[in-house]
Amino acid sequence: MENPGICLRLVIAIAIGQFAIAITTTNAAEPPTTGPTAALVKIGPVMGFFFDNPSDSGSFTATPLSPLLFKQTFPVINFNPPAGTVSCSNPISVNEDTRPFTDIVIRPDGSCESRAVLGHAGQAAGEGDLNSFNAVFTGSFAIVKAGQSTLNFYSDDGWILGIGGNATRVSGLLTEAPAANRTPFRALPVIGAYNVATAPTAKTVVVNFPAVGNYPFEIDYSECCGDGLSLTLTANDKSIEPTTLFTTALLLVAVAVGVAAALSLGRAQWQRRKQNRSRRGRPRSVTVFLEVSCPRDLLGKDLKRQS
Ligand SMILES: [Ca+2]
Ligand SMILES: [Ca+2]
Repeated sequence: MENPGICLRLVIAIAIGQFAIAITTTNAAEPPTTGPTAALVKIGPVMGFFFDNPSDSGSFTATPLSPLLFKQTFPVINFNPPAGTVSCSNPISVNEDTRPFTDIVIRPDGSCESRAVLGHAGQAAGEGDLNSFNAVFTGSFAIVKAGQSTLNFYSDDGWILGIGGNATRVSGLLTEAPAANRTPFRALPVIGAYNVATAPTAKTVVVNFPAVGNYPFEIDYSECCGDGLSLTLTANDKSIEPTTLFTTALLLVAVAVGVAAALSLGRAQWQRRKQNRSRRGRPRSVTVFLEVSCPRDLLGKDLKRQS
């Protein structure tokens, strides 16, 4: 686009419009929340890496040097949820007392799909030689509205949560957290932990997400000792929905707004410097200060998809 000013104004206008629509729509669907502004959390594809748990430890013991048994991608972290915590239009035969380890995915029509963790050498996670195991789950939280969020864990047995991107821990347990306060695989700051053998139990961690954007996470999980088998994660006591193309577009717009604001501020500062030079009578130089290229990918592809 030839005129950068028009381009910037267009980006901002589209962004504000998109956010107004998104926030209005989302707020209409959200129940009132208490306390600080609740961040709206979605979750990107989750990659799961599975390891042996040779010492049958309730605490997570795998390291980057441990032999990887297999990996598998999941839409959400909702493994063996306790009865009554997931609203499915169809009956599901999975809970914290069943095996194998099975992700319960809520479809758009309200029915649920059970996805057993494939396992290793013909054995599913939670069965046979993999009766005990360790797993590392990595991915990103997509924050479409900044603020604090209560992350609700339900587990048997231990877990560690690390989040990057300047997310900070507000409150919650740090039971048997790693000594370095970093997750063992992605070295993310530890935000919460209940890294012990336990009966199926619910724990919460309150996290502050300072801005809209993607926040990488690592969740380390250990299943031991037989009995219960479960790992679920919700936010503000609601299921965390998988990210969509619309979520991705919103985050791109947020980045565009930030860039536009920074460029606008830089231009104002340059104009002030230019005025000061003129007052001092210094020779004026020809300077190309602002070379704005319209974010064609954003305007030409992602936002057009929304229209
Ligand atoms: Ca247990
Ligand atoms: Ca167990």
